[in-house]
Amino acid sequence: MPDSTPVRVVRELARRGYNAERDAVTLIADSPDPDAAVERVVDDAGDDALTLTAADVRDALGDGPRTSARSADAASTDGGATARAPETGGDADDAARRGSTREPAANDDERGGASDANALDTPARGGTTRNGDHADPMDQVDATGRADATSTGRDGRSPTPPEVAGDVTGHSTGAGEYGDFVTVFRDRYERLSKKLRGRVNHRPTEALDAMPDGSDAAIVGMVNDVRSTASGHWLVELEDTNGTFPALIMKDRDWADVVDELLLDEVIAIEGTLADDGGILFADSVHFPDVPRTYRPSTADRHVQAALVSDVHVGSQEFAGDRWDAFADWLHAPEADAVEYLLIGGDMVEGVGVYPDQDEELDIVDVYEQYRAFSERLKDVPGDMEIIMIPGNHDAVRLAEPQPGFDENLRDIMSAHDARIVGNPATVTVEGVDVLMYHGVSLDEVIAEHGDESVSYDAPHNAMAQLLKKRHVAPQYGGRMRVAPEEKDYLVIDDIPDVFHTGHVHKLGIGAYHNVTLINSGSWQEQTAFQQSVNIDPDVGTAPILDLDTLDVTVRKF
Ligand code: D5M
Ligand code: FE
Ligand code: ZN
Repeated sequence: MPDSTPVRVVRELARRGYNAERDAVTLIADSPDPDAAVERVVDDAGDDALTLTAADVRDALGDGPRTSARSADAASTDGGATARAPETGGDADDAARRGSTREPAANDDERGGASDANALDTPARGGTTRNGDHADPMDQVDATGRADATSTGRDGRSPTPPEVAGDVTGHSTGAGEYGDFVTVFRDRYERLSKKLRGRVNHRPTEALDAMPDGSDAAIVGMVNDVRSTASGHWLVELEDTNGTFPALIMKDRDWADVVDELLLDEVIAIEGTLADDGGILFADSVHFPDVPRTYRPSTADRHVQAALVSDVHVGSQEFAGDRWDAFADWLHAPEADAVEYLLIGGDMVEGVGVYPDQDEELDIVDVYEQYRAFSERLKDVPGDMEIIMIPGNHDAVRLAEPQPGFDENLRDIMSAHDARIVGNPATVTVEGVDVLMYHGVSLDEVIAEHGDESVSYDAPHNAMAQLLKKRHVAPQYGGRMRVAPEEKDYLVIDDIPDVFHTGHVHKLGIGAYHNVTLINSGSWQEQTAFQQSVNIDPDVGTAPILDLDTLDVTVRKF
């Protein structure tokens, strides 16, 4: 085999239906005759083996662990995998304990700290945008361009299985009846109003009428209606569990443009003064459930990275297979040694019947065949990486959110890589870092409704920040958003995540909001006819790489 032996080994194994750990690939590539070694290893592997381990290869080749010294020699530029020390169960246990013993945040507002990164950073390809810590993109190249002998690989540790929270999978109860909607909205109101009640002097709407004219008062409610008055002021009607009450936002207030941000059904508080003749509250301030500016995210306690991708769209004629190949090859390279996790934020496949005339652009027309093809793509990913995936609106699960994870049938099809399959949304804790994964359909709505240009397809992270501010991944019900009523509102962002990962809009967006890292991960689908018709120029083949120990982000382009 030529120079890029490890890459070829991966291909040859994948062609025979096997996925392999990076150590296994290295052992084969380093053997005197890699082609023959592939054959021997495959012959030796059981029919039900899916991922070949280094031990399988040693057994098949009758070799000792002769590559164990090679990680110190990672400077070799063969572009292939680097040998790593064998995994040990003890380390995994240690890491699992670390993951679960992170400081409990009884009241998330108490996790405050020093820095106040108010600004939403702008995306910078190839550079970090984390809190301004590394404002110069070149810092980042230095920080992560570690394809050299100093790379220590994984210190013999292995990815820790993530913990999952807030996932509807297996818990769906809603029958879609009227009463279920009442329940879910009540739950949303209770949980979000709790976050606001401590901050304002809240009065139930029914008590307001009885208060003396001119009193100071505050209402915590769901936005029921927003309309402009004849004189250009804004009337915002809030609803709580007792009724509704109107608040007037005067157009000449310097904060009046907060109205641009409001979405129907979100929970806010308005403080103000009751009018002399009662019946209306003159607003002095508006509060969102929000994330405190002083929020301090948790980080991993070792150098380890995660690749965050989404919108693979296998089965579409526009699926960028060559770019995916390049990405998968890179994951096998020494440079990607620390990349132990792959998070996929939905739209694994193109699906069928998602949008009108979509069938004209399908490369694979059967949705199960699409998942089989996707599963083949996963086999190119190093077998020892931990993969976590949620569904999106193109996937074969119910469209209404929260979406449960893939069913048994689809799991079987995708079993080659034993990925962790969870619902949309879900919070996964990797190495102590809470990552809120949400596909992102509501971003279309937030971008369409927001009155300010800063929230646009070119800056999807600014739309993500809006979701964090509202502490809900899909605040506005109806319109483009379909919501399945469950006994609780899984779409409320109860606990503040350390990282928020979305996709869907096919545009790269990296930023931070009150120290929460925001990553919208782009796509693996070239521009479709529809996107061309509405001037969406997608970011294709982009893989943001997140340092779990520093939360710095580097964007790789393939
Ligand atoms: O959506 C990718 C992006 O393109 C997302 O912002 C929605 C938008 N999109 C794509 N196709 C359509 C159609 N036919 N109608 C409306 N909006 C569309 P994705 O779900 O990944 O295809
Ligand atoms: Fe998509
Ligand atoms: Zn989508």
